Amino acid sequence: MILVGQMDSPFVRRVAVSMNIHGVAFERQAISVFADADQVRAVNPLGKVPALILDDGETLFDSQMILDHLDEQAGHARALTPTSGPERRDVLRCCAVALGLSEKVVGLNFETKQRAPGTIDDGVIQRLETQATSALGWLEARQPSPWLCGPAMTQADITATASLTHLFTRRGELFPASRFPALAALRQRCEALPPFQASPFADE
Ligand SMILES: N[C@@H](CCC(=O)N[C@@H](CS)C(=O)NCC(=O)O)C(=O)O
Repeated sequence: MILVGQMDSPFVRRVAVSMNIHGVAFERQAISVFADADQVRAVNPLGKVPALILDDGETLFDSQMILDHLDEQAGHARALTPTSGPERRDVLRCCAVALGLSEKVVGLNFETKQRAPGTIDDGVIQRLETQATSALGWLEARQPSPWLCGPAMTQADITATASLTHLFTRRGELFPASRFPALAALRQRCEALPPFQASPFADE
């Protein structure tokens, strides 16, 4: 299997860490959505990562679809997202907020680094920062103890950690540990685990 995308993407990283937890071996094709845009579009028509190329050549894209497939292969007992009921909805809700946070941080990077000089809109940046801070506040209020959803680590913790490390690295000023102590502790706890250390955040 080939995981397409770079480890500075929280969407790619949540998949890599999940594959490590499931014990699924994979190769990486660390191509850039900017520098290698043609190659990325050849794999995913949207030009986005991650994509997962299965051994028979079938390609999955969008991290949620890939994780769904991995959970299906792992089976009910080992799935990182519960397979039904309120427990499933709770994990998916946390993932939606964490993923939305990452979308806002990616948007902030785009608005500040990809815009032509003189076209940066402070109002857009402020809106993105407000949305990111609001998402952080919602996750912090869940007071992970030690996990976000229930007694065991789930996809909510993996996705939140991938998003928080991306935020910490790209826009650390939005994520002070003094304001979000429970999330800072969750991130540190997860990042110390072997499946996270095997696929660290990296500017490739
Ligand atoms: N919903 C998608 C989001 C993936 C995503 O936005 N990936 C970013 C990389 S961090 C990307 O490919 N951006 C390129 C673009 O949108 O042009 C998923 O969960 O896989």
